[in-house]
Amino acid sequence: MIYTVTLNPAIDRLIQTSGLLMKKKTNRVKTVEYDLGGKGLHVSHVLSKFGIENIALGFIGSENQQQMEKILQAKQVTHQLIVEKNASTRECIVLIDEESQGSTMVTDSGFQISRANHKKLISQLQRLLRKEDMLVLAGSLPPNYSLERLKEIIDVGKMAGSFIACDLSGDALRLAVEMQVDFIKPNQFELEELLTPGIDSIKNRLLALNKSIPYVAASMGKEGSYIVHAGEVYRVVPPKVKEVNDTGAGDVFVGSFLAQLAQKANLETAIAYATVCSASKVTKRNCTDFDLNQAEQMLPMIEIKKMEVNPDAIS
Ligand code: TA6
Repeated sequence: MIYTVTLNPAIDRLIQTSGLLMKKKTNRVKTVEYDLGGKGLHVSHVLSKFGIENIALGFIGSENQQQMEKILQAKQVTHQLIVEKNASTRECIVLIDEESQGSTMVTDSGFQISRANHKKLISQLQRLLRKEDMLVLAGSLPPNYSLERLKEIIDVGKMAGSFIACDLSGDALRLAVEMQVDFIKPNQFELEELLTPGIDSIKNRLLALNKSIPYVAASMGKEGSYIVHAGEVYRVVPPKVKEVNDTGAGDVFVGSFLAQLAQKANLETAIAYATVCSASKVTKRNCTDFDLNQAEQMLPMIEIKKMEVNPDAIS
């Protein structure tokens, strides 16, 4: 089973403006749509699209629970979310315009998780997680959710011997690295911050991380990605697509990659599917959709190159 954990869920409010979205101008709303938000929940949606059984864990606010439940149902997300009383699931605003110039996000910080509910999540994970399972931790931490709490969650996964995948950032990402989880997805800047200075290239940084983390996927936005596994570094160039809304593209990448690993596909297949599915996502208007057929047609358009590795370059 794959369990995704979204500590800070969201409802994405997708606002499309008429004409070009600009500062210092009254931008008129053309359409408004509500969509699933929160990185772990997005990953669950992707896994379900691949037909992979999964359960979304984490929290949901009681105040707008019905609205969120409706979205979860529409997106076929099976969940066992813990309800936080007197709290509202945050709304994250995603702005796009008619000219399709990419998206702009304005995210709310979310609700606080009570001690009791954190303990409930820990017990739930202790009860559910098995060695053969995958635990996916993705998205930001809710306000005042300490790193100690995050550590407790990762510890449960470690104790169970499950595969632990983390799409986290900042201090949370640093903790995941320290705790030697199985998969991380830093962006270019996070990759630079993660390692001791003195390692010159992206390739060598990835190889250094790969000594303790089996899979590292470094996203470079439109430039594609680098993946490192078992001492091999792959440079991936995605197909060129017309960008409409890139929100959620990283989540589709993670979900598709993990879906392929769960199906025991080889690494190059996992990389290829992650790349084309997230390229398909970027062409869609909302924050979650991607089209598997469209994605598969793009498979021949991507470039996956194994880079030359000089073991002496990494200390
Ligand atoms: O990656 C897209 C997304 O999950 C959006 O749906 C949005 O709600 C946002 O990210 C939340 O990101 P955060 O890092 O605050 O958890």
